[in-house]
Amino acid sequence: MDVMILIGSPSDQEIVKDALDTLKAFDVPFALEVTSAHRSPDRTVELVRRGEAEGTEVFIAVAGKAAHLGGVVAAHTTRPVIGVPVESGGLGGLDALLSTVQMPRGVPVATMGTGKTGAANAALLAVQILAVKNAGLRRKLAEFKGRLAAQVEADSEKVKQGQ
Ligand code: RP5
Repeated sequence: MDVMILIGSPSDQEIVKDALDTLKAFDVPFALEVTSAHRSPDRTVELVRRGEAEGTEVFIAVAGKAAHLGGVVAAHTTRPVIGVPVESGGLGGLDALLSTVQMPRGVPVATMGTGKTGAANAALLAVQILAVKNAGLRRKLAEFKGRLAAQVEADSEKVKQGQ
């Protein structure tokens, strides 16, 4: 699997729906596992080791509250780790954002925005990392960006017609 997505809890499942669809749309093989930096630390490390052995090139860690999943994964691999903070606590995701983004020097976690959009962007960033060595993915990404731009033009027309 090129990408391994780790979510901290089944309650994070909804957050990664669009991210999974994104990876499917680009035909990128991925694995999805539930594991927690705090509740199942040994399983987390085992999954990173297994992912590395099976050819995972990018890890995505999705977690809320005191979100240390990305950091723990990054501590155990030299592959790029993308972190997605989840808005699951009473602090609106700021807790998870700061826990994920404020890594000590030497152990980076590429931290996305919070929630579903952050997760979808994590999937896209993973595709972009894989695309560095994959011309087919670069072509698909260029087409994707073309569709985004065309959508903005179509939206602008609709807005103007509504005036
Ligand atoms: C984190 O705590 C999970 O990633 C989840 O976002 C949050 C709440 O988990 P549950 O208590 O719903 O399992 O570890």
